[in-house]
Amino acid sequence: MAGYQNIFTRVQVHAPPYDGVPSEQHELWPRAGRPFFSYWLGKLGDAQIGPIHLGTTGIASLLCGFIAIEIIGLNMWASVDWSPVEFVRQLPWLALEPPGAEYGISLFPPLNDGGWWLIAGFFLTASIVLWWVRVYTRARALGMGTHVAWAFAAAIWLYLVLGFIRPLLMGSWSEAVPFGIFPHLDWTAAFSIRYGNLFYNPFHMLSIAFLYGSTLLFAMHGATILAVSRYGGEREIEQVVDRGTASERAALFWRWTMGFNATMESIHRWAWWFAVLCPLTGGIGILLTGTAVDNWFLWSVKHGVAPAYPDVFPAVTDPAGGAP
Ligand code: 07D
Ligand code: 07D
Repeated sequence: MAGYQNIFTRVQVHAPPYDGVPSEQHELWPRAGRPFFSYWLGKLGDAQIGPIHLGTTGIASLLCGFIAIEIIGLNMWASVDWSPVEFVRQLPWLALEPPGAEYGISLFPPLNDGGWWLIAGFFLTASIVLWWVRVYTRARALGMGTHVAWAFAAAIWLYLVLGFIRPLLMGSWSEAVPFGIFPHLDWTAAFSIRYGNLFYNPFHMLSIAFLYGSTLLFAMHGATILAVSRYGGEREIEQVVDRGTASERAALFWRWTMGFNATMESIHRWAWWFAVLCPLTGGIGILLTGTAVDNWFLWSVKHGVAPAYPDVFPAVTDPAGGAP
């Protein structure tokens, strides 16, 4: 069945554009834009594009996001002397760095010494939080649960720990992540080394297990549903309760291969928890680093997780006569 072996949707529904169910709340803003159809986007998802609900928080979020990107971009551009060519050529290496350690958690460091970083961080955070409110209120307006919002909140937790909560606890903005593509990777590597190898942080271990677990679950679930799509597996509603359906085959497949199967409901709970626990445990691990634990390798040696390096070299005599 070669037809099932690609990522493109095989069926496109062409019906008159549909506005969607009425909202369950009083709406200040109408849905905007005349819907249209896109054949190519229909290959990846629904072919109908729009209408979209912008709303107060949506517009405020976009505005704050625009201001943040503008501040980051202009600072990066200024750092290559306003050369458009160099800006594009060096973009992955350019940075907007947080204030130096000498400013602690001062709210007003000089603009060119981290001040712009603080302002950009403020607007980026406002943008992300406003987007979270939009996710929450749109779900409510549709009479849905707010599971997406709470999953997003888990990612925001890690983001806030990295750039706000931990720097506050450490008493210095200089602990925070710089804006920049490669600079934020350098920060990540340097952070690991500075605190004695993050691999020995048990919460980094947990975060990795949930990251890898998420990809495994995603592959298992995606593959299973595609494998029963010839029986209409993606049409979940009538499938859940009836015998002999795609859903039952999907469940039986796993019961026959592993002896145990998730249910049509529980597989989504597994996926949600694995995804959420990745940044949730990660954020705990970062929060503990430098605040409660200064060196994860030595911490591991102390707790019997890692062996101490063997004492193979004799102690060096202090040439100035002090104790070795
Ligand atoms: C696929 C959903 C779409 C999202 C995308 C990212 C921006 C930034 C900024 C030009 C899976 C959009 C990117 C808006 C543009 C400028 C200045 C999500 C998908 C396509 N990282 N990180 C990336 C962020 C941290 C790390 C890529 C953000 C921590 C490593 C991208 C944050 C640490 C690697 C990016 C953040 C860390 C990356 C691809 C915030 C520890 C890579 C991301 C707000 C967790 C990879 C060059 C992706 C790479 C990569 C964005 C935080 C480590 C630029 C927005 C501080 C080791 N990170 N990151 O696909 O190729 O995510 O880097 O916290 O190897 Mg990062
Ligand atoms: C960053 C949550 C914030 C993002 C938000 C999104 C926008 C863009 C875009 C419109 C990702 C905002 C979005 C603004 C809008 C559009 C398009 C989530 C984020 C709110 N590590 N490591 C992790 C591995 C090493 C280090 C987690 C593996 C080394 C540090 C993850 C390896 C060193 C940190 C993980 C490895 C090191 C991490 C991230 C292997 C470097 C973190 C989970 C095989 C030399 C972070 C506790 C996540 C963490 C983290 C994986 C190695 C450093 C599981 C597989 C030893 C400093 N690492 N790591 O969900 O939580 O991120 O640590 O070697 O801070 Mg690591």
